Amino acid sequence: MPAESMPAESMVAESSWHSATARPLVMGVLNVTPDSFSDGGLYLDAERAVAHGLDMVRSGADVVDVGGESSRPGAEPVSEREELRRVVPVIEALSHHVRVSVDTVKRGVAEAAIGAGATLLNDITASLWPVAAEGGVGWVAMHMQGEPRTMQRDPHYGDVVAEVHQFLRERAGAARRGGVGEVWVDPGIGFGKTAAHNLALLHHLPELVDEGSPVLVGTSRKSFLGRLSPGPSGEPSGVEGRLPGSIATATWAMLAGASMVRVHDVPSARQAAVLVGATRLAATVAKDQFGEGPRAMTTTRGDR
Ligand code: HH2
Repeated sequence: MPAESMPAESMVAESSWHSATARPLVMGVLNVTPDSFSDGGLYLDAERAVAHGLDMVRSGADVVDVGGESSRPGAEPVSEREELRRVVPVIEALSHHVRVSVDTVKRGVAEAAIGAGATLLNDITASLWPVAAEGGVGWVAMHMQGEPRTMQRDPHYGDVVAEVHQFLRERAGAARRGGVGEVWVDPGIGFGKTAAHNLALLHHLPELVDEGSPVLVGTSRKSFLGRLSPGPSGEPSGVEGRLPGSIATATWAMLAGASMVRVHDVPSARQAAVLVGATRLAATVAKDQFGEGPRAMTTTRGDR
């Protein structure tokens, strides 16, 4: 295939200079719950959940994040037995096809998920690192103020950016000292935060990236997107109307240096991630593949 008509994705994938950090990764959300804020009830049945997970893999998800308990504001807790029933068969099936993370706050569920094939522990409480150390898997430390049932009632901080970054720095350090080899940090967009707090954390993301741990960011379909971009009637947009804001903020996060974005809409996020990676490497692509400067990347006639 002539280089200039090669899709950016192939250029990234086929080139020798490609590295794991060239393109940010995409984590697809799979909620096996009746009450998650955006996809609750859609994948409660294990067969449907696995089918959706495989769909996300075909669309380019690098990781599928399986959760059996909603953490939306006001959500009611689920028993460990019920959560295990929801997630374990789905993880067993998907882990043969893709890297699976488990989104849980329960030690027993985390351990069973690792036994079923999960290799990343997505921990919104940032406290389960000993389970990750014992299981030899990666760990995501997410920041949350309070707990899901009440966290959005009155979130307050002196300096949200400094406090969140310091919390993540401390937890990441403790996990590393405790033997976790792969530690991710996540500012926890929407977890005990106002729209202003979320925006401040996104704005200052490069400082979190500079701390050295790979950064994961999840803005997908969250309510602050709808409140900041109301429709013509002035009403905040609903979950289904938040795709543009989800991709805009995911792209912002990737450009700021996030190594992975957590999303419901994998195909759109994958395209954004590929383009961020290709654009970041444009000069290298041009030099290595075309033996020329970046101008060699310009489109050919008739190809916009
Ligand atoms: N957001 C949600 C759940 N888990 N984990 C990380 N690391 N970062 C996030 O931003 C994050 C998360 C909330 O989204 P969702 O899973 O779609 O909703 P629910 O909690 O209602 O199942």
